[in-house]
Amino acid sequence: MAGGGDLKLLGMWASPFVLRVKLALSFKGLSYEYVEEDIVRGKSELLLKSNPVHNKVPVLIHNGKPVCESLIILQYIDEAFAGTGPSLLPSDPYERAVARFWAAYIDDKLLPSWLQSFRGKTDEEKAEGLKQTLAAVDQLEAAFKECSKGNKPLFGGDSVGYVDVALGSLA
Ligand SMILES: N[C@@H](CCC(=O)N[C@@H](CS)C(=O)NCC(=O)O)C(=O)O
Repeated sequence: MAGGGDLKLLGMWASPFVLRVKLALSFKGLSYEYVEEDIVRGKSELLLKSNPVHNKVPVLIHNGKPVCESLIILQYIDEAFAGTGPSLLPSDPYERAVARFWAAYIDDKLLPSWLQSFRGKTDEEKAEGLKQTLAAVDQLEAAFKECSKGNKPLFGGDSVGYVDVALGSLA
């Protein structure tokens, strides 16, 4: 494992958003200190100070400076440690924009409808959530086929990338 300077991850074991960051740090081969937060019974002073806007995990603290929001943290890791391990985002600006689009789609479209499919207040709300989840998965699958032309095994091509990490953490 490479040293990434002073890297600390504030997380919670069951969080798919935290898992994204763990996966990215692991693919990059970066070592870090992990701090488990108890987000139900009491968040630490460090978390409240590091993420005063949302008070949520994950937070990555790099040399004392906090970075919040899992997708932004992935991009930060890729840029701040560009010389370490594989790149998560494609080097081509257009492909990079496409990867960012689909990662945002996963969080803005797929995730809310999937949550509604089992957290909806009524059976109708749950059914609507499921319908929207399946439609979102269909669109994602079509995009995956498009990206996989030439039989690339993963969203980003031959190696694990940004969208694979964003989606894989939810699986
Ligand atoms: N959009 C955020 C979502 C993070 C999130 O929802 N974290 C949850 C754990 S899974 C949390 O910290 N919840 C505490 C709270 O809502 O007070 C991200 O991608 O990092």
